Amino acid sequence: MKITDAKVIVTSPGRNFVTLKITTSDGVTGIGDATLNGRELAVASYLRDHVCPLLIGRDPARIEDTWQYLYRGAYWRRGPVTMTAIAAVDTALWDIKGKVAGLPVYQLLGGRSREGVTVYGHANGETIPEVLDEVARYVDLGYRAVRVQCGVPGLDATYGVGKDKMFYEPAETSRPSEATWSTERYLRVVPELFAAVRDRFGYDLHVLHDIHHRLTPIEAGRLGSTLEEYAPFWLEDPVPAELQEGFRLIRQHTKAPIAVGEVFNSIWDCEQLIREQLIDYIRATVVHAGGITHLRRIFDLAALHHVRTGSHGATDLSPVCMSAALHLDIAVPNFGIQEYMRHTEATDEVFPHGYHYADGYLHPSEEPGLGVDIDEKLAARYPYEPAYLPVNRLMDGSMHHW
Ligand code: KDG
Ligand code: MG
Repeated sequence: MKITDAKVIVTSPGRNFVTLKITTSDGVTGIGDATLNGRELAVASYLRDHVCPLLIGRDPARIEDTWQYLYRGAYWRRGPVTMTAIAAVDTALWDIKGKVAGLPVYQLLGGRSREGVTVYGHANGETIPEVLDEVARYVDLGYRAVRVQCGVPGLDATYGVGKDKMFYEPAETSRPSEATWSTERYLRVVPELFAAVRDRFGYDLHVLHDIHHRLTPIEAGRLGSTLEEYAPFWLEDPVPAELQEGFRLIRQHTKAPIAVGEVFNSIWDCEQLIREQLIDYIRATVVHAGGITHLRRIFDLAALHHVRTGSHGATDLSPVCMSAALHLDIAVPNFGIQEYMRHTEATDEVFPHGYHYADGYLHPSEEPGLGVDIDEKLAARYPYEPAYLPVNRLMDGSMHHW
């Protein structure tokens, strides 16, 4: 069997998605997510112009060899664009392998290690009472874990607080919108939020929070130690993670569990964090970290060092990525939790899928392969729309991390 076609599909059913579709000489097809929020067309071009021509004639069964060919063959390794493109190829080839074998992909990864994939949803609101109502909604839906984000008094917009409730879409204008930030105000409100959530819902619910890279290590240590009495499940992305050493300082000052990795592209971004046990959860994901093949390598390293998984699952990762993530989540021994932000109805229609939510868990599809498809006719009705993620400034106008 040979690869006879590889094409890139860009569609925007509510938000932009890039999908790679590979076809073989036997007529089997596989798809992979290639969406990089705010830089979608760079990956589309990387695939169309540089990768698709190389795939034609290759044996689709050689997943590892193809991964190494694209990784080593680029010479300039890593980076979000390259690794997202490689991820798309890798995911599509796993989809094909599953279909050829007549098995869901998780069976090829060693089979089930659990009955379902525990997920967390996003409860957010401008005010703390609004967040509490949202948490109640998730609890009623059976969720065991909820991420809480609230507005910071005095700031006009805060990360994680959007107009939509079951999904959150920060990329929405043709130029980056500008938010303002105050660490002092933020550090005052988060303990109030956690206290209110614990007061109303008790301690059985897992409560998560995303700092979205905005603090310094010592500020994160201070916040973590303040929140310890409220037993956070994790504090996510406390600081920008280019400097892995920074996490040592956080660890010295708090026992709050730390999660990081949604912007990581390879094992080299988290090798020290994992080896030195500076984090508790690794949040790298299929689409941005080199596909199923490479993410499994990261998860295996993590398993050796008491680090569990907690893959990114925001709306800007397509149902193809979510489907692939679930096959890994159900199989790996060190699974922790999976983020689950629901997609819009339009997105779900363009990407029909067999995974489903029930009682706090997501369940991967039992169909051969990944169990997700793309309706190309429908996809063509939603052309690409330029959209950027926001940028963030301090009150005096200095650029800050978003
Ligand atoms: O594209 C950026 C989003 O994926 C990110 O802001 C979402 O931080 C995020 C999360 O934890 O889901
Ligand atoms: Mg995050």
